[in-house]
Amino acid sequence: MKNTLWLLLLVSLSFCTEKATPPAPVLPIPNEHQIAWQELEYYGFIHFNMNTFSDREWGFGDEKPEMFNPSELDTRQWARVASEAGMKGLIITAKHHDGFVIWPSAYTEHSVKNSPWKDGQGDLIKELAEACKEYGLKFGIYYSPWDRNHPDYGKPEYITYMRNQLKELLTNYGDIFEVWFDGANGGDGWYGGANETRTVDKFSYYGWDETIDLVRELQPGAMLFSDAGPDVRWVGNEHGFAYETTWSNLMRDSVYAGMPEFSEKWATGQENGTHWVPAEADVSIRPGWYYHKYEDHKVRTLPQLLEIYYNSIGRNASMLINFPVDTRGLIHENDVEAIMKLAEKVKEDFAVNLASQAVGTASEDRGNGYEVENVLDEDYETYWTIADDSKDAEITLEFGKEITFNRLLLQEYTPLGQRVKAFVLDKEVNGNWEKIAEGTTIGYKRILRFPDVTASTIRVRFTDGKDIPVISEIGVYNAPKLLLPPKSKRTQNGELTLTSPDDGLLIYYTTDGSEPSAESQKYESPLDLQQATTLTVVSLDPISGGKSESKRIDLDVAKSKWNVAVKQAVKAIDEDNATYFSSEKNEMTVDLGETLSLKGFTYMPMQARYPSGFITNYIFEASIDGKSWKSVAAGEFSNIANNPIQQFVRFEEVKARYIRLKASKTADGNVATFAEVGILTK
Ligand code: FUL
Ligand code: CA
Repeated sequence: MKNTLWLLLLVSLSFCTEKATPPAPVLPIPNEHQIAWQELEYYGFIHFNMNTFSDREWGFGDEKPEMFNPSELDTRQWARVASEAGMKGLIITAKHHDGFVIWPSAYTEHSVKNSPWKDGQGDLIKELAEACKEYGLKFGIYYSPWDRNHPDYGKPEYITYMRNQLKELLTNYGDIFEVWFDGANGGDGWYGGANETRTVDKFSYYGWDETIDLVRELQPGAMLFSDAGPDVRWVGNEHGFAYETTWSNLMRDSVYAGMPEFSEKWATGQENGTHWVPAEADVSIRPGWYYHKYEDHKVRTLPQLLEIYYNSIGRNASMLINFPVDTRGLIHENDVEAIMKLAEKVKEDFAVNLASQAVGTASEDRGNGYEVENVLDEDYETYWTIADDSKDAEITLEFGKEITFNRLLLQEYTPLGQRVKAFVLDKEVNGNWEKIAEGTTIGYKRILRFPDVTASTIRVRFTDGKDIPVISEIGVYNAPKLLLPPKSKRTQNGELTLTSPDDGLLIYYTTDGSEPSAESQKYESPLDLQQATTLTVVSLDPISGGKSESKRIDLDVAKSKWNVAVKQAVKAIDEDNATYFSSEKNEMTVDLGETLSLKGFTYMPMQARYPSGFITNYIFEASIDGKSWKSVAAGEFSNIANNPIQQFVRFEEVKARYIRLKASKTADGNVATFAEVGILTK
């Protein structure tokens, strides 16, 4: 009897030190390559090839290799900037829709080998692969399936060509961490001189299964990116924002690259998605993907970049920020400055994890090896979880003193699947709990932002999930305030209002392009600005003396004298990008109220969540008397469907009192819509 007791005691003791059984995975789960990839979180895109020199977003395919001629190309500068900015890799446009390739491919003459750059001896893929290696970055390639140059595009022969080129890229340049297949494809193009429209069946034409096998064989560790994965999916927009609810699970068999309803129906992922295909949020640091001098002052500001950070990495997606490398072959100074500011601010925001100073208690834990300490050890591999049949899942953090904070970071242990569907953050106030913030999905990483909270005890409740929560980390941070430049809004009458982003800030401005200071003009009330003016504005904190970055506001002649024949068309001249005019006749005419010298026009496409009628091909006409019209410009708004930003068209100066913008084609074939039409007189 005595012996049996001893034995029992011994058995239970050894049982205590043994790790409890881990929870069973909730399918789907990531594979080892996807797990390694998700830890990268942040990497860069380089858009640099023919479009850089033709100053376009989408080349037609008839460009000449002679045009490709960077004067100071330095891939080491790109790699240095990327690594200093905290990026873990770089992906370059090896071939874009225009078909020009930046390595000496044996399969085409439309290549750097026929360009003046290095007398045709250069290999940009090789140079970048080497620079990445030197700076400890991973290297990836973007390859456009659509090829507006190739004569065989649309035929089976082209698929052989595409695979031959992929073989070159995937065998000659070392490890590739991501292969990026663009979803945009099919349409008009040069096609070896045929100059026609070629549509392909995006589902079957590319023989994706075989192409995927080829990549797997040559680069087993590479992530394959497309709208449909198979390894990483597009986030469904080009502003770099994932969703409040973002699943890594995707109904993968229901999607294919380039499908029209992808963004609306599939991009968020699905709770019951069948495969693990996490989201990657891609965005350019400027409005366009390619370099255009006219966007030098449109580089995204720190607040915009921070917004991207929190809406991508903070919402279970990786962040892919693009540099449109300039015609010199360098990342432009403005872009470097912007990305470094982001890197600094992110470091500041997450400098101190207050949670690591807290004592954690959990409603319960699963046993040995799954205790609450695991969420506070800054080790992703260790996690807290509860018994399979338990519903009670909360963690309390006691700081022992009052702390102030405004960020909550959560990470699920994704090798066991994405589970959480709802969670709540509370603070303790005199023995009662008050809700601070809440969220839905977590996934690899979720960050909530909220106004400053002061508390000494908080708790996180996991209120709904596909199964018990499995949590790797909880972080609590106090991100410093951001001094933002003022926001501006102009009315149709030319009245400009500047608003301060925070209480107690003062606004100063200049009109000569110089940097504003406390000695400049102080903004007190709305400004009446009828003429074309450029303002530079800044916010100042009178207490700390802190100053925001400055912002340039380009204003053309006010629209106060403008008139439209069709009543609803006022929506397109009301200086409000949120309102728009839908034209059955696919055009709109404006009486400027006076004769002006025009040097160009602008078109703002509809900005709604699910817009329609983007003009892709336009004709712009001008008239002195409103009777006899003359066409002054015609062309294409490239990539407008994926990146619906304001379009600028410049032309030879022309005098006009009446203008007319006509759509000869819209992206979806619906009637043309106009959020705003403007003129350029400067
Ligand atoms: C899009 C392309 O059409 C753009 O030009 C750019 O390359 C972007 C990353 O993907 O689909
Ligand atoms: Ca941990």
